[in-house]
Amino acid sequence: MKFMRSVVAGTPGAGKSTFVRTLSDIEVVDTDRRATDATSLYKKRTTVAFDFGRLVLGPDLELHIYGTPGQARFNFMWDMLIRRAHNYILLVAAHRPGDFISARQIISFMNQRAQVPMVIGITHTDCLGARSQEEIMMALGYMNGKKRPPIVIVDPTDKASVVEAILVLMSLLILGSNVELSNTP
Ligand SMILES: Nc1nc2c(ncn2[C@@H]2O[C@H](COP(=O)(O)OP(=O)(O)OP(=O)(O)O)[C@@H](O)[C@H]2O)c(=O)[nH]1
Ligand SMILES: [Mg+2]
Repeated sequence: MKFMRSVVAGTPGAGKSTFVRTLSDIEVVDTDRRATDATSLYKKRTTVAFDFGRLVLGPDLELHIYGTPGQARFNFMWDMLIRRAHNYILLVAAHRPGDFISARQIISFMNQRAQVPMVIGITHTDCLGARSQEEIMMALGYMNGKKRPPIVIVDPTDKASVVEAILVLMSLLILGSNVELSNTP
């Protein structure tokens, strides 16, 4: 049996916990608690440790998926999770341009700790004020189209959309990466 460990990172409220819940075929273990700081202005509950879900991909392959907390004060969890990850998806809420700088900082944090394939997932494209894909990529520091990671538009509430995002992530492992999947969970 092989295990693929994927991390869902991103800014507060981008849809990480929802993504894990939608994808998982077991009941998700979450650590959402009542938000008490700035996050509480737009969200009642926030992840304080991580979400864990699982998806059986075949007789010999299981996906273990970990959602990070969005708030940077929990970045010790980002560190623990990314060091064990085979790849990650970074979710960015298209309608919160004020968070794009934090998303850029998360990418830099992750890249300093793990050289693993990543995909950018743009969420909340249905919301008022959603910015274009191009504007978001520029804000994340990807000026040159050629050096950009793959981008997917994701609706974390929709199973087909979440599966598509994971397939893009998995295809990076198949295409030329030297990341080895794990024999233990
Ligand atoms: N309209 C819309 N709502 C979304 C989308 N993605 C997520 N949501 C909603 O956004 C809210 C926040 O989602 P969560 O999954 O809790 O976000 P999170 O990234 O885990 O948040 P933190 O743990 O606080 O960082 C939920 O009510 C989701 O249903 C989207 O693409 N469109
Ligand atoms: Mg969460």
